[in-house]
Formats: sequence, structure tokens, C-alpha cells
Amino acid sequence: MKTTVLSVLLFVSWVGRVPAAAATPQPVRPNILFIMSDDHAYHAISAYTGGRLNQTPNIDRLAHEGIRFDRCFVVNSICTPSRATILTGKYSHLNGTPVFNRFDGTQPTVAKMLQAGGYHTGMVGKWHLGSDPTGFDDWIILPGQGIYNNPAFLTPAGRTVIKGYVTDIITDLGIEFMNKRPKDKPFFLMLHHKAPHREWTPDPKNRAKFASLTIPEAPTLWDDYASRADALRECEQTIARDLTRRDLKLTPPAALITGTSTLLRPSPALQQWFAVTPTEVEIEAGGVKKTLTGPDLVRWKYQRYMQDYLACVQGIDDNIGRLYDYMDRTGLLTNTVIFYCADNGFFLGDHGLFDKRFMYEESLRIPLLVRWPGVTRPGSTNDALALNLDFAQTFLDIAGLTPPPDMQGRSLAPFLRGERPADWRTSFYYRYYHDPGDHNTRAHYGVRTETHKLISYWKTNQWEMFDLGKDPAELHNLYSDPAQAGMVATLKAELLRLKKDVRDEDQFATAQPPPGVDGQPVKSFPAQPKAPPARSPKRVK
Ligand SMILES: [Ca+2]
Repeated sequence: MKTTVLSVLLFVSWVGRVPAAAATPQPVRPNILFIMSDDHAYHAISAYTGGRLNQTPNIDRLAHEGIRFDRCFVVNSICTPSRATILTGKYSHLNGTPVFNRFDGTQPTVAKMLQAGGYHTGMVGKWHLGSDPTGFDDWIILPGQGIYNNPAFLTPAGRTVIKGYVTDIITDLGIEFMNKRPKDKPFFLMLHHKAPHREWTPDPKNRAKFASLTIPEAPTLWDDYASRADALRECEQTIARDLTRRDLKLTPPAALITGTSTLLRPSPALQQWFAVTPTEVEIEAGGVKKTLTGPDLVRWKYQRYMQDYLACVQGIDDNIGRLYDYMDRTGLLTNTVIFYCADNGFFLGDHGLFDKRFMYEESLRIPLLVRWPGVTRPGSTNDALALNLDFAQTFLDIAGLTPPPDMQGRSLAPFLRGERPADWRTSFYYRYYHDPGDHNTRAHYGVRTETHKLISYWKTNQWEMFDLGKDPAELHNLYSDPAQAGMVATLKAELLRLKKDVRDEDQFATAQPPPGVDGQPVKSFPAQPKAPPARSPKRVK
């Protein structure tokens, strides 16, 4: 899809700094293109699944020509905290962004370090950190979550609307950044897609393509939650109960679309109609009308959800293909390290859920594909425990820059070079804070090792322990099994060790910073939220 005239004009004025000397030598250090989608589950990429749910040939090409990380995870599975962790190389409790609160852009970030180290830096697409981007030579971001069609963007010069579909536009803007960059230095571009975030609005072509498909059901769609903590039963992110009429793209009564009210600018009454979570839906099949309820309705909701989600993913894959073509044509493929990942995992009906947040694998794990031509062996895979916490140090390593000592991850570059450090981590720490919060998902922290997982819902003092080897779907909570007492004790000790090691002193355990990312970015930053009085880590028994 072509860039609109408006966006070309916008971009020319946005970039505006093309060096006079175009024919400069190829930079020795590689460019870094970091592509991140929003809520793209690893199991919606055929390189990971063999195509069980969908085919993503262009994203798969990154795996075929590079390395596929099979155990990459986030340390706090929601949008804003993940983005803050990627920029800072620090856990939420140290970068001050545990929930949907405004990121303090005055703190050190990998973008600032790369910029100071000689990289031309850019940020295009979904930012969702509340404050203006810092450390970027050029940026153009969606305000808050942004919208799918004809989205507004914010730039250093102000706000503008670009006509078209958001995934196409963000790709166009990324291409323009690369096209107009100074050619005498390497670039670092963060290209962040909005898709496939809720409410999963595809482009018309892919919507039509997926509308008639029947998607295989998740193996744990009908999970009865037996043996698990109350958190699963209490959460409001279920396919059965919590998808709205808007999510399901139901057609409102004509009477509600009157006057100035439209689907894009709904009146309060229409908004209220869209927000309802229906307990029965009338459908028409073969000319016959039928009202769905109960399990039939759950199956129907799952199909509607997955058709649109996967269609959004297909739009991303199409656009990765366009990026590939551009980079091939311009010679950039030979000297650019390309990353593809997501900011968090996502439930695709797994455990009967949508959304993320929980420390269960589908939400905790993200896809990570990296193509580094001439360095990474094509088609290689890696099962080391990798984290979004590691990305900042990885970028700096690739750029030949030394990371500051207070970053908390570790460079993944050795794996890209085909090495495996003998002392690589064998466990990691996770913490989710947004409780009370969206979807009523209970706050929790935990440890995941190579083989097991222990989760503490610290506000309710409930626990879960899973043997990931025997029970990869995490259906059997072994926490209270007497035969597992030794393993539970070992995992509790490891959890406390890690909590101390990452300097989590319960900075945000009792009070969340106020929300601040869904309005327009502002140029003033609040002071770092004050930590509550020091207290000993929650005692685990
Ligand atoms: Ca996200």
C-alpha cells in the first residue's frame, strides 16, 4: 500500500535532514531495526506453530534467515511496563513504570545511549508511555493506544491525522525514516505496531479473508480452573463472559446511529450499547436466524475474536513483507540487524481467556526472531531463558557500546553469534501490579525456572506451582501436593533470592502510581513515585 500524499508531506517535514553528502561509505556498525507488535502471541506465528492457527510467511522469513528464540519472556506482562523495561533495561520497580503510569523520560534509556554513541535514532508507531519520547532524533507516535483507521499521530511539531490503516501507515513511516536518514551513521529504529491490540480491527482485505475461516479451538478453551488460585475464577478476561459487543463487532440497532452519532463517533447511548457483554447473540446461517447461548455462544465468540485477531496479524505479516522488499531493494538487508517481537504475550482462548497479565506461559512468553546477516546462522533456534529486560543491553552490545552497570538484563548477542554462555540464567523473576485494574486480574509475582513455575498472589496469599515438563498447559496446581513440598520450598527460596537480587523492595506493592498514558503526552514529568517505607519482603511459607 502506498503512503498517502499527506503522510509523505508530513514525513518530509518531519525528517527534514537529508545530508548533502549522500555517497558516504557503508557504516561499519550495523543498523538496528527493532520491530515490535502489540499483543502478538508467539502461537500466532507459523514459525512457532507450524501453521496450526495461521500462516505468517514474512515473519517466518526472519526465523529462516536468522534465529528463533523459543523461550523469551517479559517481566511484567502489560504494554506500558514492558516498553519501559525495554528502554531502560530495568524492572518496573526501578524504572518507575509498574502500571499504566507516565514514564519518566529524563532517566537513562538505550535510545539516548545509542544516540550518544553515534546512532541516528527514530521511534515510529505505538509508544504508550505518556511522556514525549526522549533520545530520538525523530519520532512520530500514536497518542495513547491510537486507533486503527485514519489515526492521529504526535510529532515534535504537533498533532496530525494520516488517512489509511494504521499498520500500513506505521510501515510507511518506518520506510520513510530509513529513506531519509543521514547516510553517514548507522540507525536505530523502533518500529512499533498497534496491531493486533484489542479491539482487533483488521484491514478490509484481511477481514474478508478470515471472516469465513473456522479457527481451531485452543486446547484449554474449556479449562475448569480446578486446583488453581481464585485469580482465574475472578478475572474478567474470559472469552465466555467478558468480550463486548464492540470486540465482537456486532451491528448496533439503526435507531442508535442517528444525528451526529456514527460508528467512529458514537453517542453515549451507542457507546453504552457497544460496552455490553452479551449473554445471547442472534446470528443468521443459511438464511435461518438462530439465537446462541451457553457453550455455543462461547464457541461463536471465540471464532469472532480469533478471526479478527489473526486478520490483524496478517496485516502485520503483509507489511513485514513490504519492509523486506524495501530493505532488499535499497541494500539495507545486508547491514541491518532486524528484531521482531511483541511487548507481551496473549491468550488466544488458552484457559478460556483473552488478554495477558497472568504469569501463565501464553501471556508471559513472547516471540523473538532476530536476523543478523553474516553473524547469525540462518534457521538457528535457542531455548535459553531470554527476557525483554535483555534487549537494551543486546542493542548496546551490537553497537559496540558498553552498558551502564545498573541495567539488569544481559546481552543476547552471544546467542546471535552462535555462542552459549555457560553461566546463563536458569530462572527469572516476574511481577504484575495492576490490581485493582483492568480485567480484575490479581496482582502476583513469581519465579520461572527451566522446568517449574511458582506464583504468589501476594494480596490474597494464594499460590500456584506447576511442573512445566509434565504439565506444559499449567492445568495442575501442585502447590499443596505433599509430594512436591521439597520443590515448593526450593522455588520459594529461589523466588526470594531473585526478588532481592533485582532489588525489588515492594516499591509498588501497596500503591500504584496514577494512570497517565492514555491522554496526550505532556512535556513535564512527575517526580519518581515515592517508595513506601522499606519493609521486609513478604514472608513466604
Ligand atoms: Ca501489549
